[in-house]
Amino acid sequence: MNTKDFIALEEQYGAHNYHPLDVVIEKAEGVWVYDVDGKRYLDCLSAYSAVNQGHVHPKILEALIEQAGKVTLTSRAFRNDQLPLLYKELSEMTGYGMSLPMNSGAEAVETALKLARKWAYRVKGVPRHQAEIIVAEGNFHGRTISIVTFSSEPLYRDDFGPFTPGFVTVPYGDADAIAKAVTPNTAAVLLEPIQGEGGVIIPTAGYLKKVAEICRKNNVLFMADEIQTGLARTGKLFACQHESVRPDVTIVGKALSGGFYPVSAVLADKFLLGLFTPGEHGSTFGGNPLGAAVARAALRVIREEKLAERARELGEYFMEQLAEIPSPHVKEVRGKGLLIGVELKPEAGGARRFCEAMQAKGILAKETHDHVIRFAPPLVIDKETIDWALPSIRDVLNMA
Ligand code: IF1
Repeated sequence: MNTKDFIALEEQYGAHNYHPLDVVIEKAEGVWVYDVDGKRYLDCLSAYSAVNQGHVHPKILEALIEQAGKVTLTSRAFRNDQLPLLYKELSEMTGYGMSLPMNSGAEAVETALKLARKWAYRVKGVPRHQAEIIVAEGNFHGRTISIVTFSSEPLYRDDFGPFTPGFVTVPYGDADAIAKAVTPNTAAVLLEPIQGEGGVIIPTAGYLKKVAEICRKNNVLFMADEIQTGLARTGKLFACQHESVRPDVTIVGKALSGGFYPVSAVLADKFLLGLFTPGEHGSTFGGNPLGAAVARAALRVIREEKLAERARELGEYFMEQLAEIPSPHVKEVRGKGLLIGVELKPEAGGARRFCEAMQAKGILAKETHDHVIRFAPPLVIDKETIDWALPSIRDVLNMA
């Protein structure tokens, strides 16, 4: 079967909830993916930063295979020998006293929302079921009905009401707007330190620090969604660390498993995660030994291969080179580490056609919000590969 055959099957039998590029990948290694017709592509999306460690990282693969042959799932009705070690290693690596493991990012975000509400009622004294959580316009935190409740993207929410009450939306990047939105019933503020899907939106320096200060002053939890920005992507373990901000709650996912298996987690100290009592929250696969073994290996690779330092150095280089490309279409090049967005002018006709042109030259990138091309290769990329890609990117950014 070739590309066309696979696409025909997908079109016939699969729900059309995505509009993917017409590339059918059958193999991947490091920064490269290979389609069914034998073509090689540089992956500049990293499955939305889930394969920061590179595709099929051998050390994570080894951990997966070894654990898969022992035990994969016990449920949390019993204990297993991998989860306690993941808990410890997550705590030592991130500085948070505890964690609660889930599977998808959205599940971890939902867990954080429940945690904030529980803390509001049990500790802060907010009247029951009146807790408010402040979120930002342009956010992306997942696809559950409660989460899309506070999405500002009509495509993600419009057909899925009725919605969940208790969320207040403010403009992203405006700390004063958060201060004004706080009420005695505010439980938490939930933010992405950089808005990925929002178009790689980087708030002005000091924003996160100001938000953290507003939260502290008003006895409100500061919760950071680092599912896409975390785990070395922006040049530090967490994007909040660029402003020396330590949120009360940090949410991780995606690269927590290096793209091998859905593993997410909520990180917080005991005064928060100690509030959950047995049976109140959980999931069938949350904390399973296979996911825990994979996550332990994925975290080890981030440490041992110094992926945060790589992202900082190579991200600076990649961004410099992109910014030097003369192009009639480019409005701005922005980013942090290897989370880079090239915003095109409205008259460029949208980023999709540029992504399709790059695909023809062996580079896979994804548009976000119509006008931004996101460049987020695996953090194991090297300078030579960036230099290999630049001439093709230059040609595409100068096409008619
Ligand atoms: C899709 C977007 C990116 C996330 C942040 C939570 C989640 C995500 C900051 C939920 C997930 C993915 C989901 C995927 C496409 C992709 C995405 F375009 F949707 F918005 F990356 F920007 N917080 N992002 O980025 O994690 O439940 O998916 O594990 O839904 O199309 P998840």
